[in-house]
Amino acid sequence: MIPLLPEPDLPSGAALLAEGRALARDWTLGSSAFLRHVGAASEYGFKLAQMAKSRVMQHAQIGFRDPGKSRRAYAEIWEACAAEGVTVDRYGLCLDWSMALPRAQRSKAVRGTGMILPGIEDFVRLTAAAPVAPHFGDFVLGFPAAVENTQAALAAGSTVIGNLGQYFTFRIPGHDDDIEATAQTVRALGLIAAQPVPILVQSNLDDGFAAQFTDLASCLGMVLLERHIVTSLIGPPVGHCYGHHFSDPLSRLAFQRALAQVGAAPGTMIYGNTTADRGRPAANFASLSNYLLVDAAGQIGQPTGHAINAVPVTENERIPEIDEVVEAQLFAGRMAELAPGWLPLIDPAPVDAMAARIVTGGQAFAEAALLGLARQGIDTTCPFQLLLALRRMGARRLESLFGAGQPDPEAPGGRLPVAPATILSELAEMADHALKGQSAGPALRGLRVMVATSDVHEHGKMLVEEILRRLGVTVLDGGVSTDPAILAERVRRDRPDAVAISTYNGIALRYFHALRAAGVEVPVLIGGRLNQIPEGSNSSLPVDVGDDLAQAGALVCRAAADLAPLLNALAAGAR
Ligand code: B12
Repeated sequence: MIPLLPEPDLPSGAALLAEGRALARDWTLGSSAFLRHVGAASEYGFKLAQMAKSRVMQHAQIGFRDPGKSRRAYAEIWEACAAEGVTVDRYGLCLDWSMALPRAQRSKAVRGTGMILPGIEDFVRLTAAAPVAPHFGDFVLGFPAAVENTQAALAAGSTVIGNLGQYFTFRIPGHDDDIEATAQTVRALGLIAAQPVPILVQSNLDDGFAAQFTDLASCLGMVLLERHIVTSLIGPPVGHCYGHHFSDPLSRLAFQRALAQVGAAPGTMIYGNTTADRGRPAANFASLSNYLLVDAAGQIGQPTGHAINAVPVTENERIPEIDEVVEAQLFAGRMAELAPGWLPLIDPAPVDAMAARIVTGGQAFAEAALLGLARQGIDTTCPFQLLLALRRMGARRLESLFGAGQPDPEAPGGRLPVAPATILSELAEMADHALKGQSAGPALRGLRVMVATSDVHEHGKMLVEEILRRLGVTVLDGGVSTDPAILAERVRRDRPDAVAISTYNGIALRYFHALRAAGVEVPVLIGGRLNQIPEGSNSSLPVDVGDDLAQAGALVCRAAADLAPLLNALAAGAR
């Protein structure tokens, strides 16, 4: 077996934590409009008080490229909702990809579509704009700039800092040094632990391994493992977020109950079930009600301190505008008012039965993982070693080795899940839909297509692979978050007939040009979110680059149903 941590001189977790703690002499929690407004010492304490009252809290996600627009959003969303009697308790602040790198390196970094806050004063000005709890959850912990961004978040009065989920799965193009990212993260955790009030360390499970696990018990297992690392080994409380991929109301509520049972509270927020948003706004309103109702009911019945998060119905098309965030929050406020009327209709038996399976399975996963890692020589009392070993193992290996279900070579996760995640069945349905009425020409049989993603979003890749397999095409794995130069190397090595890219981070055109520049000459099919913020622009919204891609020679795919006709045409052309 290849060792997980073969490097001879890895830093020690204890030394890194001590370095982080020492920084607290100069970096302590700054003033906060929110904490003054609610009269609390930290959001952790505030959440506990709201849980005691079974009050449903509300979370909104914001982060426009232009810091001025983000500040305006911070103030206007709160004001507009307050005027209608709805309280927005917290904002999740979406930093840009490039913010993951230290200030000195940021100008050369690949930019996504998120918010860029150049200096500490920009963090401070943002959170002072309204009495709403700031949650710096994206691109802080887990990246090379973890310490720098934690310092800025603390200075801006943020008492919830994350996102440990991203540590496990997100990649910054051109920055593959996982030792440095881990060391910075552990230092930042030391700084957090040394603060005078509890700072909740946030982890979005769906940003992490939950998007890849096939069993919800494995997701709960990660909650327990992260709590072991953050709270038992280091000290601060950890608060989890879940929800993007929890599409079925029963498992959504059962997971919330499972968190309550293992004392994983207060949590941060329950993310909107964004993967259910596929259609036009009118259809997305149905998804919005579907998850908000069950989330609000869960918090009223058995509070876990998670704020509910209404994702605007336009989010699958583009980054939502300020007034759309307001609309979504007002919708959520009304839903929380209506939820108590539904409580008597919820049959607790199936929810409790699934929650029990998730808890037992999650505990078994966490115990097996700690034991298994210790057997491989990992010091499970060292946060540095444990974090890095888990990251290097990855979701699929962790689940197949330590998952709670019975081993089954036919099952996608290598085991029969005790509480199945819904993403696989959703992708299978999407593949059925994409292939409806389509036929595979016989010429497709010999075709070899390499499939890759430019970033962490991998469902498009999984879907394309599923469709290709059903069409009888040979699938070659080009990887997830694959830099163009690396993909080009893989193309040279495996010589596919075509490459299929799924891309979402607002870099579609740049990525395609980089692929061509790196020498990829075979046809390139490209789908996902084909947009980009124009170079040099400080505007907030990305623009569609489909036409530019087509002009540059890419085969633009607006839907998975485009795949078969394009490949049939390629195969016909090759003959
Ligand atoms: C799930 C999701 C995630 C998951 C991804 C989990 C995973 N392992 O895959 C998580 C939570 C991790 C995530 C993270 C982020 N996300 Co996200 N995410 C989504 C979401 C909800 C769904 C995307 C998806 O997987 N859909 C499933 C696929 C199968 O369906 P589809 O997208 O409709 O694709 C169709 C076609 O396009 C086609 N297709 C797709 N690819 C290809 C390729 C080929 C070759 C072909 C033929 C067809 C094809 O197939 C589908 C059926 O027709 C979208 C919003 C939405 N509802 O669409 C945002 C979204 C893509 N995310 C977004 C952002 C900004 C992020 C983050 C940067 C947020 C942050 N600050 O942390 C990070 C990414 C960080 C990083 N390092 O890359 C933005 C992108 C913005 C933009 N470009 O304009 C979106 C649009 C949300 C938004 N409006 O803000 N995300």
